[in-house]
Amino acid sequence: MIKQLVMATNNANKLREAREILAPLGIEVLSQREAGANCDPEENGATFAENALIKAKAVYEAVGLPTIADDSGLCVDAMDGRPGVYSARYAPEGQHCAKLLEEMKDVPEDKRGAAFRCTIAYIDENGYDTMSGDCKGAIGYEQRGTNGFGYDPVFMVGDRTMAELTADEKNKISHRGAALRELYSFLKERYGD
Ligand code: ITT
Repeated sequence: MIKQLVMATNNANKLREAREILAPLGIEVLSQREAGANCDPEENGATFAENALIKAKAVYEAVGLPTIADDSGLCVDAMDGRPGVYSARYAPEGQHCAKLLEEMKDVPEDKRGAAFRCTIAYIDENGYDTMSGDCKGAIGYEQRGTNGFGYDPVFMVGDRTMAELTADEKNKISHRGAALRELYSFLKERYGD
């Protein structure tokens, strides 16, 4: 089994969550900076998988160690799946939740469904693959909670927002948790225990 991976991301929250999820499985996650890479490639793919591969390949080419990248976002039913792959670019820093609540203000309760989606790209000397995970929920009416990051304060799972869950609670149900557990199964299949 692989004991160490590099994560191709500039998002400290993604890195933290990947560490929380993979450390108990015996895999250490190095940041791209710790591995000696300083990449921020243009994410011009049309899908989460394409963008995840763009990021993973850039860092793998720089460091030559097993590398993962995460491309993720929020797909809102009433917005035809937007912002989707454009989730990071949907609004200026710090204004994503407020803009989404404004855009959703006239949408009735039963049409507020949404899903977080995450695709992880993995690459090493034997090639690359991608794994995905989903987390279904709904868009709330106000921002609540201070945990997590990004759209978590407006994403309802049951009667709490994702930002009101503890890190452990989030990681058990999150799109990222699901995709990283898929990755672990894939690595076990490829490399054994
Ligand atoms: P890297 O590309 O460097 O990894 P990024 O933050 O730009 O970092 P993405 O391009 O994948 O990452 O954009 C993801 C967007 O979706 C961004 O706006 C996040 O805030 C949001 N997002 C992803 N996962 C999330 C989560 O678990 N909770 C809340 N928001 C999330």
